[in-house]
Formats: sequence, C-alpha cells, structure tokens
Amino acid sequence: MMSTSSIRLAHVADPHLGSGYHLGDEDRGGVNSRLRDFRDAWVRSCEQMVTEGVDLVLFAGDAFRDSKPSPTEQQAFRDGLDVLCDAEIPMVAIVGNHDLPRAPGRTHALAIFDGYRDYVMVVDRPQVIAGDGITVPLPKLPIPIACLPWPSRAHLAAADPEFERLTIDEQNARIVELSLAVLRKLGAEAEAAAGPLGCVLLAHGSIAGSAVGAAGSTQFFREPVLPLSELRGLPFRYQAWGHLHRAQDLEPHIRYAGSLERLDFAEATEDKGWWLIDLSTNADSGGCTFGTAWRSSNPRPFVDLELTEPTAWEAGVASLNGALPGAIVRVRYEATPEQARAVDHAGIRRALYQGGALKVHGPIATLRHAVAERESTLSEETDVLTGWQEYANGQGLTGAQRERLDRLVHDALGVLA
Ligand SMILES: [Mn+2]
Repeated sequence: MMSTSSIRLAHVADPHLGSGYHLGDEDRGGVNSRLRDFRDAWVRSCEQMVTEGVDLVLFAGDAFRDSKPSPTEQQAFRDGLDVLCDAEIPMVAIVGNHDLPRAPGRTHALAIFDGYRDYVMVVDRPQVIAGDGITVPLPKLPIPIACLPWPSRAHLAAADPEFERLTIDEQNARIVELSLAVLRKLGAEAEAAAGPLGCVLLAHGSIAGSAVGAAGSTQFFREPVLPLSELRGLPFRYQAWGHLHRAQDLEPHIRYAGSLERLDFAEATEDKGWWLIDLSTNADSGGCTFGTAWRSSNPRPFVDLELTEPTAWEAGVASLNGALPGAIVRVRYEATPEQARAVDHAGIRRALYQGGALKVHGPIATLRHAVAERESTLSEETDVLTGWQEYANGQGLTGAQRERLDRLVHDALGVLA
C-alpha cells in the first residue's frame, strides 16, 4: 500500500501595486483605474489559491511600486491577504527591491503586514523559517523555507565602509559573492531542518540567462546577477524567485512567477499569473516528486496596433477581431507629415471604442521626412556646408528658422553669405 505525504504551494510575486498609472484614468476619488486592475489581479490570484486548496503561499517580493505606498495601495494588498487569511492559508513574504527604502533605518513597505491576522509572516533578512522561530502560527509547517530578500545596498554600505568606495560594477560583484555564500549557508541550514519533503527557497533577484521582459531590461545590467550554475547546486526542492516580470522556468525547479498585471505594451502578448507547486513523498519508493502548473491571473488585455496603411486603417482595426473588449489599446503608425494630416484619428478612436476597447492611447504618428536618395549620399568627401544642408533638408527645416540656422552655420564656418 502506498503512503504519501504532500504539500501544495503557491508561488506568486511582483504585484507592484501603484505601477502602471500612466496607462490608466483617475476616477473622481483620485484612484487610478490601473490600481483597480492590479488589485483585482492580486485578489483574483488569492481566490484561485483558495480554490486550489493551497497549503502555503510563497510571496517572492515587490508588493508595491515603492517603499511608501498610499493607504489605498496598502488596502489593495490587504484585500488579497484577507482572502487568504479567511481561508486560513498562511503566507511567507520576502521584501523586494521596490518595497525597500533607499536609506537604512527607514521601514520598508511590507513591515506593517508582518503578523497580519496571524497568517502573514514578512521576512526582510536572510534566514530559514522552520518549526521554531516562526512568528505566525503556521500550524505544522511541513517544510523549511530559506528566505533571501533583496540585498539592500544601503544596509551593505552601513555594515562595510569599503563598500561605498567601490564602483557600481564592483559593488554588484561583491553582492553576488555575498549572496552565494548566504545561499549556501541557508541551504545547509534548511537541509538540516528538512523532513521527507525537503526544503524550498524564496528569493528576490536576477539570475543570469533569464528572459528579462519589458520592464526590467534597462536596469538588468546594473544589478547583481546570480549565475544559474551556482543555483543548480543548492539543495532546494524548489526555488521560488521574484523580481523579473516575465514568468519563466530556468530549470524545472528554478522559476520566476513574473508579475500579475501588464505594466505596458511591451508585455501585450505575455500572460501573467502564478505557479501551483505540488511536492509529495512516496514512502514506497522513498523518493520525492514535484509537479508544477501555471495559473493565469487573467490580466487586462493589451492590444498594440501598428497601422501599416494609416489611411486605410479600417482593415487594421478589423484584424483585431475579438481582442478589443476590455482592452487597453495603443495605435501607432509611421507617415510623412502630409500623409499624417490625412489620417482620421477621431475615426480610428471611435472604431476602437465601438469594438469594446476600454481605453485608447493614440493614434501616435511617427513622422518621417522624405529625403531623396541622391540627397542623402554623404561621404568622406562631403564638405561641412553640404552636410549641413542635407541634414537641414532631411529635417524639413524651412522658413525663418532655416534662415537663422543657415546664418549661424555660415558664421561658424566663416562663409560669406
Ligand atoms: Mn524587484
């Protein structure tokens, strides 16, 4: 006869409440429609966790856009926590970089939720949560959780006078080195406390080789980035990562949950949601198995429409079929100034709203100025004055402005005009 024991985990991250307001509208009370969307995706995800019979929620950081969320944003986060607490589902949450203040000593955005209704535990320094030492009545925590919140630069600098004198890249190298040492120590500690189900990691940070997604692409290279090869060797059955907004698995057991709502149009085709993780032991085989399933948070649809023929836009709008209802839409096209004047912006917007769009941004015209082929052939032999004239023609500079600039260039070159 087979005897098994098992645990069902939810791995969720990066609700980023307070983000994305540039694509929403404020209601009469001053609440941005995108906060409602972000809040709803978070609450919906918590409701799904209840339906799925989750035993424990691993929250991998970045609840908010910054360390000082508004009372409305805090309430949005609390709304999800209440769903979990009502169902007596405990949650362990780590602090992400967005939740952290820049100055040491200031409190982070998640501090007020530690101990919330006795089911939420917030972790802001590296530690293993197991059996004793837990501050919430996680009744029988069947699995040790190693926690690696985002390492605060301010805290590192306060603890190490050398740190401040390093360049950003050197600081990042130092943080990677420290993080790996901490991870190995946490791994050993968690493994020692582990039962037959093993132990898991809850962490916030960047891993090399990840698909970054839209929101993180500019910051990625100025951050500490952990090598995947080092993470593979750690003794965790599952690694629940937060920070990057694109859901992905780097290994079957090393995953990002991604964010819960789309931040902007670069994420238009990306699904958002959380991972459902089942760990179970099989007493007969002595092994431990794990399974994962994706659960979409059903984020608001985004439609990014690029009109190739802006004067014949009806076909472009028609091609969207059923994608419009409830969607946030952006319309863009490229045209010469003359063509752009002939495009029916009001008509495009009207058609999109009639199709069910919630909000239309644009149409946004990128103007290109016609430059004839022979005019744009600059070479090493081209003199500066000819170069200027071609540039000015290409930019469409005319009239009094052109005359003024011509005079300035002529003066600078000592040309008698
Ligand atoms: Mn983050």
